[in-house]
Amino acid sequence: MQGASVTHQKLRVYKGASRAHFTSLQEQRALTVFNPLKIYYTMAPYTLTYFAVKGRCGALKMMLADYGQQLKENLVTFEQWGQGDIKASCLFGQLPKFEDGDLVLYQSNAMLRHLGRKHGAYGKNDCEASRIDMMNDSVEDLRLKYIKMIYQEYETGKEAFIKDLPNQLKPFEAILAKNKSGFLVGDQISFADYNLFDLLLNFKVLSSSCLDSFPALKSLVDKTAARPKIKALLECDTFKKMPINGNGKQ
Ligand code: 6SG
Repeated sequence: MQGASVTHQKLRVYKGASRAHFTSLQEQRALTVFNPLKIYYTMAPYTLTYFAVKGRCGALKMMLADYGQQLKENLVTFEQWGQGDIKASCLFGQLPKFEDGDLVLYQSNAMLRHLGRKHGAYGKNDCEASRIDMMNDSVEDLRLKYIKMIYQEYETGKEAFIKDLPNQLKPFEAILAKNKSGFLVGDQISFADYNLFDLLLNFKVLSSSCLDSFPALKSLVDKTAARPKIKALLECDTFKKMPINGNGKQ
C-alpha cells in the first residue's frame, strides 16, 4: 500500500524503537509517528500539513507520540509554498495546518490546546487549565524571541540571546522548583510541559550548557525525554533528521 493510502486499513507491527514508516506520493509524504510497543491499524486520525522542519510542531508530535496516536504528515516544500496556492488556501496564510476529522485548525498553540483537551493534558480543573494557559503563553513569548533571533539576527544576535537566556529561564525554573511534581502545573503532564520541553531541546542545541544552573528544567528535559514513546520518537531517524528551522540555523 503506497502514498496517500497510508491512512487506510493497513496493519503494521513495529518492533524496534527507531523504525518509522515513511512513504511518499509525488511531492507529499505521509509520516507515521508511532508507538513502537504496539500494533497499529494505521488509520491516522490526525493530519498535519507543514514544512519539513520541527519548527512549531515538535511539541505536537511529541504529544501525539506520547499518547500513541498516529499522525499523517503532509510535507510542503518551500518551493511549493513559494508558488502561493497553498498559502492562499490557509486561513491566515500560514502553516501549520492540523486536521482532526472535519475540524481544521491553524495556529500551533490552538492545536496543542485541542490535543491537551482531548487527551487529558489540560489540568484537572479550570484553575489548573488557566495556569497551564499562562505558562504556555510564556513559552510562546520565549519561542517568538528564539524565532526572531534564528530568522532575523542569528549572526549578530545569537551571543546576546544565549547571554540573556538565564533571565528568560528563571521564572520557569522557579515554577517547576515550587511545584514538586516535576510538571509546570498540578501533578500531571500538560501541553505546556511538552511545549517547554521542545523549546528547551532547541536551546540545548544552541548552547549545550544552558541548563547547567537550572536543575528543575534539566530534570523536566531528562524525564520527558525518557518517556518511552517520546524516547522512541526522538531516536527515530526521520524525526532526528528533520531540521529545527527552515533556514538551516539552530
Ligand atoms: C513559519 O509563523 O518553518 N508559520 C510560518 N511561514 C510562511 O508565508 N502563529 C502561527 C502558529 O503558531 C505562526 C505560524 C508560523 O501556527 S513557521 C509560515 O507559515 C509564511 O508566512 C517557521 C518556519 N519558517 C520557514 C519558512 C518557510 C516559508 C517561509 C518561512 C524558509 C524561510 C523562508 C523561506 C523558506 Fe520560509
